Parts: sequence; C-alpha cells; structure tokens
Amino acid sequence: MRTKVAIIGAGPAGLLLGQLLHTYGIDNIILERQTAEYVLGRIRAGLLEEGTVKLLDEVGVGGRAHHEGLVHNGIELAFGGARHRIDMKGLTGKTVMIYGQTEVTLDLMNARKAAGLSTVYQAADVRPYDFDTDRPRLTYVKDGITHEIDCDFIAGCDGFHGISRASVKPGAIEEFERVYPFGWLGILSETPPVSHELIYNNHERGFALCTMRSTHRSRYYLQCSLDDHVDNWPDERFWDELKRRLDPKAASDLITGPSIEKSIAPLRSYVAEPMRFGRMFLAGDAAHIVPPTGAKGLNLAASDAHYLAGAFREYYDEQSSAGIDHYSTTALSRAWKAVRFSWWMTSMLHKFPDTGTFGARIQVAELDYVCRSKAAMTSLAENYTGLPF
Ligand code: RFL
Ligand code: PHB
Repeated sequence: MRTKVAIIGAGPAGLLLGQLLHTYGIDNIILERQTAEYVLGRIRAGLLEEGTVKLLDEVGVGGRAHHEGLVHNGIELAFGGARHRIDMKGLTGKTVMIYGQTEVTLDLMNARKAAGLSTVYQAADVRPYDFDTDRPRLTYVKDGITHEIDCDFIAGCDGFHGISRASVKPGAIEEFERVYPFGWLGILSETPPVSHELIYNNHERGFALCTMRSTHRSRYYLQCSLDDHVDNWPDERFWDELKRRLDPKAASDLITGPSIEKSIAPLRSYVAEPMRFGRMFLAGDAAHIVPPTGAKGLNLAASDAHYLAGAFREYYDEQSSAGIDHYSTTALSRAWKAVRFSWWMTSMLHKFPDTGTFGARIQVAELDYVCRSKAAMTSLAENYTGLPF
C-alpha cells in the first residue's frame, strides 16, 4: 500500500489533519489502535477556541457545533466564598464554545467516512520505520496479518503514550516535564449546569470546576489525590464534596443526579522538542501535554494539525520545504505559550501540599489582582480564548 501521509492515531489531531489534507487534495491513511466506538467513548475536553471552530468549518464539519454548541462570553473565578466574572468577549472580542471532544471526533469520523477515506481501526503493533530517509514506511498487524505502507511522510498523532515519539532514537529528543501532586476526578451527569458559564473554584479543600456539555448535561471536576480511586467516590460523596467547595449561591443552586461517567486523570505539563524527526512529525498530545485547567489540549492538537497540513500543502503545491522545515519551531512556539498559561492557571487555582498557608495567601492575592486589574483580566482572557494561529 502507498499513500502520501500516513497518520498514526484517530484522535482529534489525526482526524483533523486527515480532513485538512483531504481538503487540500493530499491522500492519507489513518491507523488507529482502538475501535471507533472506544475512541468515541472517551470523555475528555469540552471547550473549543474560536480558531478550532474555524478549522472545523474549513473542513466542512462545523455545522453541528454551530447548531448545538454553547457559545460562552465569559468565565467565573470563585475564591473566598464569592464569584468574579471575566468578561472575555468584552475584553478581547472573542468567545469560546462548549462542544464535547466526543462530538468533534464523531463529526470528523463521519466526514472521513462520507469522503471514502481510509481509516484502519484496531491496527495493532503499528511501527514507523526509515523516517530519517526519503522513503519512510509503516507496518501494522490487522486480523493477524502484517501490512506495510510506503509513504512520503508520517504524522505521529498518537497521543502521549503513542509509538511515534517512542520510536525516535534516544538522545534526539529533549523532554520538559512537570508532574503535579494531584489529579482531577470528573463526573458527567444528566442534570442542568449549576450556572450558564464555567466556574473555576479555588478552595482550601482543593480546586473544583463546574462545566457542562449542554443545557441538560453537566460535567464537574474535583481536585483529588493521585492515589485516589473512583470506587472511593460514590455519587453522594462527590456531590457533598463539590458543594463544600462552591460559593454559597452555587452550592444551593446545584442540581445533583446520578453520574453517567466517573474518571480520574493525573495532571502533567510535558513538551518534547523538536516535533520533527526527518520525515516524521509529531502533533497534539504526542508532542505536548497540558493540565486541563486552561482547556488547551484539544485546541493545541487543532493548531498543530493546521500548521502541519499547511506545511504539507506547501510541499506538494509549491514544491517548497519551507513549511515542513519551520513546523517544529512554529508549533512549539504556540504550544509553549499554552503550556505556560495552563501551568499558571493550575498554580493559581489548586491546593498545593507543599506551599502551606503562605502559598494559599499568594493565590488569593493573585486571584484578587486578576479580578480587579483590567490588564491582568485581559491577559487571562486573551490566553483563554486562544492565541492566534
Ligand atoms: P488523543 O486524543 O490521545 O488521540 C491519540 C489517538 O492515538 C491512538 N494511538 C495509537 N494508534 C495506533 N497505534 C498506536 N501505537 C497508538 N497509540 C495511541 C489512541 O488510541 C488515540 O485514539 O490525542 P490528540 O489527537 O493529540 O488529542 C489531544 C486531546 O485528546 C487532549 O489534549 C484533550 O482531551 C485534553 N483536554 C482538554 N483539552 C481542551 O482543549 N479543552 C478541554 O476542555 C480539555 N479538557 C482534557 C480535558 C483532557 C482530560 N483528560 C482526561 C486528560 C479534560 C480532561 C479530564
Ligand atoms: C470540560 O468541559 O471538560 C472542561 C472545560 C474547561 C476546562 C477543563 C475541562 O478547563
């Protein structure tokens, strides 16, 4: 088998890249380890920057997001028992959209199917070879049979635990990492959200986030310890703890109900440099991870896909390698700004075991400053709604 771009991973990065390449007339194949149902079952991100929505429009799949997504003009920061609104639209002219990653993935999968593009699900033991030469190739096993794909380029869109980054020879990658001493326990429930905008809560018992998937489906997160387990959190305990971390009005407005999903995710900041190794390029979580506090992971996957698709288009349409030569620098420059913003939001909002009461007072001083200073608020809003790409 032969294709121009072989993409590993059918998450948001891989699917969006595949669709952008198709729009530009560049043939591609996606190899995904899991089934489509498994990929769609993962409850993850929920918030899209305007730039990400524009990319969905560019590949012709933005219709349902515009129809069903919830456009938000602001967020609230809660501390010391009170809520403070950041008017992002007023400060930056930009909004964000609540539209689940599962929906983005479904829309992209449907478009890919409709265009008759090739996706191999349950592709086992995917291996990239010879990407330091002009003739890279991949092998994978499907139904016990080994297949080979020759290609011009490999796109490693296979997430943090993927094979692409792991295939690079030791010493060729520099890694930057911060592991946080806590995780997020998340639940999804078929209940109306406590407020029509997101509430980020700094509380002495730990961080809490009130978000949503729709006007009748809520998503809540609690900071938890790294060794915690969902079995320790029956719904009742979750709702009780959430109420204790909310301001009095939100606690009394909260409508509870049975959870339909519950999971724990560790928090990590990670960047691999560079994002290009000969003819293999990393995109999305394969290259960088951010803690979810800034809502940036999926949006970074989208901007990487945009940069990489543009670079391939330049290569095929203009016979120029300039785009692929600049890809790593361009993508890393934007990624690092999101890494910084996500780290900052995480630092300001969570309870840290080692900084004590001094650290807690510093957080409140910073939150109070952010909520009173137009300059600080604008900086938060500019980063939250997404830096340009
Ligand atoms: P994905 O989504 O992990 O997809 C990678 C795909 O590659 C496949 N794969 C392989 N396929 C073949 N061979 C192999 N050897 C393979 N190894 C892996 C996997 O099965 C998978 O299908 O990476 P991608 O595409 O880079 O997308 C990244 C996003 O999924 C991620 O950054 C976001 O979910 C992060 N995130 C958020 N991002 C936002 O922008 N806004 C948010 O509001 C937001 N909230 C979140 C989040 C992540 C969370 N968790 C669970 C970490 C909230 C949470 C709780
Ligand atoms: C979500 O809706 O899951 C979500 C929203 C904003 C965040 C993190 C997660 O910062």
